[in-house]
Amino acid sequence: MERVYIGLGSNLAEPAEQLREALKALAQLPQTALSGVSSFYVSDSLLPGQPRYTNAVAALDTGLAPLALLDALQGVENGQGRERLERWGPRTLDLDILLFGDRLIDEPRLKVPHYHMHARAFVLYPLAELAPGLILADGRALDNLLAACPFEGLERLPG
Ligand code: A4P
Ligand code: MG
Repeated sequence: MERVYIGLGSNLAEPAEQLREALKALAQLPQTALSGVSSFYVSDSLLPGQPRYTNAVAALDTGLAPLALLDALQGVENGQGRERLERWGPRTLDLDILLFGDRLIDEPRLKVPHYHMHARAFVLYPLAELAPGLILADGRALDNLLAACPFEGLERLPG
């Protein structure tokens, strides 16, 4: 089993409900246990003119290979009505593999660590709830990334 961190995001069709549905689906993936869930956080879209996003991070322990997990996550996205109309368009559900054990993956379909996670508050702060003091597979320290990434603009939802 390897520890994997998944970034969840939604900005359409009741985002918090989309995240709760996605977590149920993650808990049911084969060879996989859902081992932790962060708080939910709301923030403005990085792209102007889109609804605000709700984001969270989940910890999984999985025996699936990386591409098999990616396939499964894309199945969950599609099952929740994700339509890929435009890159970075609004979406009912986005599931990103942030970290996969201590692997560095550079394949056409899968880059790990996820390319933008190092500078995104809506990824780093929920990840820190689950894995304080984490050192990423590429050697970067989560604490240093947090120090360079202001919490400002994130709203942590209660409960
Ligand atoms: N792919 C490569 N590496 C990975 C990985 N580590 N995890 C490939 C998942 N997928 C990975 O993804 C496109 C392709 O990336 C996949 O087919 C897979 O083979 P996608 O989810 O279809 O495309 P996308 O999400 O539109 O693109 P991208 O680059 O993932 O967008 P982002 O970076 O997720 O940006 N603002 C706030 N506040 N919160 C957000 O969550 N998200 C975005 C979207 C913009 N602004 C946001 C947020
Ligand atoms: Mg994505």
